[in-house]
Amino acid sequence: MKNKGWKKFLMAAGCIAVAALTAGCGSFQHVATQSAKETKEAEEDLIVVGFSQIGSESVWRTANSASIQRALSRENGFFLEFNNARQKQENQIKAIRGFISQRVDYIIFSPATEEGWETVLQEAKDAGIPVILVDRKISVSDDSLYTTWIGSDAKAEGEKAGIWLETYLGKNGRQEEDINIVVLQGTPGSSVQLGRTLGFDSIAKQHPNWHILEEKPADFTTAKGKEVMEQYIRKYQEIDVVVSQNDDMTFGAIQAMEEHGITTGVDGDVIVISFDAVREALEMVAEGTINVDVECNPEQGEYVAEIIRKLENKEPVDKENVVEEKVFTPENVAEYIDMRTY
Ligand code: GZL
Repeated sequence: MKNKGWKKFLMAAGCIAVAALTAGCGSFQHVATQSAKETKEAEEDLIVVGFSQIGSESVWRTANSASIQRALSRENGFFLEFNNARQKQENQIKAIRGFISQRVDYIIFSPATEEGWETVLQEAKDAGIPVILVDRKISVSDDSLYTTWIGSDAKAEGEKAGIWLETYLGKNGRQEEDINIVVLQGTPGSSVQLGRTLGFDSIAKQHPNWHILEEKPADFTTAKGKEVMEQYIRKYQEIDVVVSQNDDMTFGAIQAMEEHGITTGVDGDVIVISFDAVREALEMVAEGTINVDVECNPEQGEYVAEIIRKLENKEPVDKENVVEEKVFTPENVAEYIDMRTY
């Protein structure tokens, strides 16, 4: 493996340097004061991976972090340095610089937004450290700045939502009806917000009778989802469909509608389309308060571990690795809900 005498020293010195560099930005597990422990980890010849996670804004994100921490465990031959960037790109950039100064073997990160990564990824490339993107994508002119990406096809998720709505309206004899739609968007400029919006809009524009009244960011959180939905309720008399780009925002939106006496779902006033498909939301699909939930699979840890093993063996890896995903409705959710681990 890669750990040499100089690396053990660097692991100890680097961890202390990282703590100084990144003090106050995000939170490191395996804090740097445990340099003796980290040196010991390095001596065991573990593959050292630095992971900059966006934050802990949603149930999905927590599941994604857990999946990667499970897969990149010491038992599996890894030493994982985990940093929570608390939704801030600057915290991710600081953490990545910290990983570079520690001379980790690999850097993985889920980019909060698409833009603004060239400089720090060039530094990682100059340091000879492979970068693996998980979950969200970045927009760079030189794609050699990262080795590979593992995640979901957000545009396809948006299209699935639009196609479901087409089918649902047709089955209910509403294909010619004027349909008023409001959208709760995820983090502005994130590849997932851009993709889900592009995908759904590509279907919506085929239906002149579909009217997207407004699309506003609600940051993937329940609190913000409720706040923005209350604004929509006050502003629009007639809302037929809510498209919410993750379950956490959906929970807030449904709370807001219930507080205003508006029912949702299969027999409700408002059709609710959600994304992620976490267990709590699938239970609401089963009871009919959410009409459809488009899965976004956070279980990416095994994919990451497999790719790192291939890279360790100098085997080729695909530039893009799309995870499997389903669409859950009241008709099919019962056969999957008990398998949901998050
Ligand atoms: C999707 C992921 C999104 C989820 C949200 O790939 O980036 O971020 O849909 C999460 O729940 O906050």
